[in-house]
Amino acid sequence: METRIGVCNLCEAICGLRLGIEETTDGPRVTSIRGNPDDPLSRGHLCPKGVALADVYDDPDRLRRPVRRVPSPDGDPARDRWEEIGWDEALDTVAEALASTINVHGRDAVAVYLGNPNVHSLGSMTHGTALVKALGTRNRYSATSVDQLPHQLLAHLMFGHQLMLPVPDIDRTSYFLVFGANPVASHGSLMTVPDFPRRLRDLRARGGRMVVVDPRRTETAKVADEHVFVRPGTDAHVLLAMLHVLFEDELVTTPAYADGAEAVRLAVAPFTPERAEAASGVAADTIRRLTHELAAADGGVAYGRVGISTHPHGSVCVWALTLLNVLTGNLDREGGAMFTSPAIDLVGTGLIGRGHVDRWRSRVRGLIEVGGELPVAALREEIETPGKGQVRALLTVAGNPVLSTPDGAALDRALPGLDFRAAVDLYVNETTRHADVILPPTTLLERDHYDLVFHTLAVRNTARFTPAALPKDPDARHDWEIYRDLALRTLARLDRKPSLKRRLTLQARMRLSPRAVIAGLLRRGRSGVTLKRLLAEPSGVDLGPLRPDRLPGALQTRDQRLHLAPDLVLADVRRLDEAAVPDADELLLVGRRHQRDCNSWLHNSPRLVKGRARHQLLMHPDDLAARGLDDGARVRVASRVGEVETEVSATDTVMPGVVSLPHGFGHGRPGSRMTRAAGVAGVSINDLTDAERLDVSGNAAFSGTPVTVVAAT
Ligand SMILES: Nc1nc2c(c(=O)[nH]1)N[C@H]1C(S)=C(S)[C@@H](COP(=O)(O)OP(=O)(O)OC[C@H]3O[C@@H](n4cnc5c(=O)[nH]c(N)nc54)[C@H](O)[C@@H]3O)O[C@H]1N2
Ligand SMILES: Nc1nc2c(c(=O)[nH]1)N[C@H]1C(S)=C(S)[C@@H](COP(=O)(O)OP(=O)(O)OC[C@H]3O[C@@H](n4cnc5c(=O)[nH]c(N)nc54)[C@H](O)[C@@H]3O)O[C@H]1N2
Ligand code: SF4
Ligand SMILES: [Mo]
Repeated sequence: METRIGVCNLCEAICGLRLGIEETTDGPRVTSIRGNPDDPLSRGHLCPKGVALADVYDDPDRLRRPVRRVPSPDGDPARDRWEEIGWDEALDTVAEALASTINVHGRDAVAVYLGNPNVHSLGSMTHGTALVKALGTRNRYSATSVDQLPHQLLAHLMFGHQLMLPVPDIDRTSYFLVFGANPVASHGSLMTVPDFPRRLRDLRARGGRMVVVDPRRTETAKVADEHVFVRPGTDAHVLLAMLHVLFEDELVTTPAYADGAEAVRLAVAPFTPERAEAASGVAADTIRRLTHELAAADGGVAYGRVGISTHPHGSVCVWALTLLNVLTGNLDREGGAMFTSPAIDLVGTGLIGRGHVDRWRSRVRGLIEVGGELPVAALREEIETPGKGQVRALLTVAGNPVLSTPDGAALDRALPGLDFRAAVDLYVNETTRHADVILPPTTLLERDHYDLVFHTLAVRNTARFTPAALPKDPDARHDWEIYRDLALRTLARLDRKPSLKRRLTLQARMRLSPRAVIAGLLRRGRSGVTLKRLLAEPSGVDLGPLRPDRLPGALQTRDQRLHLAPDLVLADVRRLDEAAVPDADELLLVGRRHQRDCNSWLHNSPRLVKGRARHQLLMHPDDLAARGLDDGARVRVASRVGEVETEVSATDTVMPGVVSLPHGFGHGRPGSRMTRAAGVAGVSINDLTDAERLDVSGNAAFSGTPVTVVAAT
């Protein structure tokens, strides 16, 4: 058996691996996966998903050749067949359909949806964005608008770049205040932090504290020093009240390079802790105490994730949270919220644009674009509403919006109405089952990897290049090759072709392999790290802890100032001030993640789905009793947009008035060819969430969706 260095790309923790590889008559096989103790960032960490990484490669359900859907003669989509076709035929079919849609209806008639695994694939980062740009559509959607859009919007508005995201300096902090994140299960997000539990133990050993604010006593809350329940969707009140306390108690320090502190003071003045208590259930005294604790900490940091960004006031939450760090002097300071110095600097070098807001709006609802994207909550209506600019063809890349976006069931119903659908995906999932053609790329084990995004968000500066562990099948294609061929073949068929110069530039760019791109980017960087060095040190190179005092020099705003009070957010603060306090009698739905889930996929890895069922609706015993329901009963959960039937599980880990369903389930839909996943029980939470509930950024507001729960009859 041979040991090779590998990497896991299933979540943001980017763990280094040691792969045991055996030669068999069918070629090399991965027979063991362990953490790599020599990796300077992950230090040997591994979770159950990492162990199952090879299941994707071995999975009989995984597509290995392009397929075309052959509709059933009786018109029942559940009986459609999939037929394997050659790469040329598949690529030409997709290119022809995209080009003719553009030729007849214009560029915006083609919509693109990019799912989460794109940020975890080097080829998508280097070549996928070029394909999307080449298509030139304004109907560009991604998982960003069901996830971290408020974080990117505020980074753009305050620091001048959408990826200038401060990261908690977890290894040195003495006070870690967590809103709406569950890193013990998720392994961290917008905070690449492999082995969170060990880093937390170290924090404790230093005498530090962690406080978690969450409507559920999560795996993270259970190991915290303190857990505070908050009514879902009301964190903006709590966070604004904390800012209110900072000003009232004269705890504010404003950096010399920041503008707008007075506007902030005025904006938060109406938000007293008492008012926040009434809205959120968090005691006013607790709000005051937590504020003082953060302000007094010798290096403290407030951190928030999915629970406060997929939120009715997600942008206000992220803004207020960022301000808590800034105004307590904890931004850009050891132990606080810090900026990384990666070997390939996406921000400083302008490799990724600084972002923009409201350059165009969605056709039907007039929702603003952010960073070149429209909210995916608008995709269904853009498909179904006739008129100029109507979406007629859809390309999904590594995504499953039927399960992952609000009111996914309505999108599911809309997809058959398109003229054409194509997907780049490893599976026939609940979305790609509608595709006319699916183009499957190689899996991670067969391709080179460098984490362009997650080194930028990591709690320590490191760099690592991982060559493909297994050779690719000669008949398989890497994702970057698919993007290259699709882009070039589509452009060649357009009536109005871009200029020859543009096509040649694109051609030259698309022909460079991701490895060559990384070599070039490293040469351009100032870290002194070269591809040659990374190949010689495959476990990764340690570039040290995060560096303080990067500001104001690192600011990307045009005036090199930190903007504390962006208008877009202040306007939403005023709306919150005028809004009625939500009805405390409603049941409010929140999502959850389990350590062995990975959004909507990996449910056909037997070792990941075994064990106790984890799809149930969690509900407080008092709420069950009030409805005469028993633990384990089948219940009907209904929201404004839809209803589902599932089992309920009694637990006091959820706050009274709150119910929780995991996201990424709901594989029972006919036609999905993830055959083993189809047997996994559980419904889709997004059959209940509402595409009309949005943050000002356009991000879906999943948290706190009002629902009713009754016994299923
Ligand atoms: N209610 C609710 N909804 C949510 C969330 C929530 O918390 N609550 N979370 C949201 C979040 S944070 C996210 S990120 C989204 C995720 O939502 P999506 O990004 O839409 O979906 P995923 O479930 O990540 O699906 C990924 C697909 O990519 C495929 N895939 C995996 N690797 C590759 C690859 O290398 N190449 C290609 N081409 N395909 C690949 C998989 O087979 C799978 O079909 O869901 C969001 N939806
Ligand atoms: N095992 C596993 N790991 C994953 C994923 C996965 O599906 N499974 N997905 C990956 C992805 S794409 C992402 S983006 C990250 C997400 O990483 P995290 O954000 O750390 O993960 P979540 O479990 O979504 O945590 C959100 C928390 O917010 C809470 N919450 C819900 N509503 C509210 C609210 O209104 N206020 C407050 N304060 N809290 C609220 C929920 O109870 C939950 O505990 O995880 C990544 N890692
Ligand atoms: S925590 Fe698990 S899923 Fe995430 S990168 Fe590490 S091994 Fe992979
Ligand atoms: Mo995500």
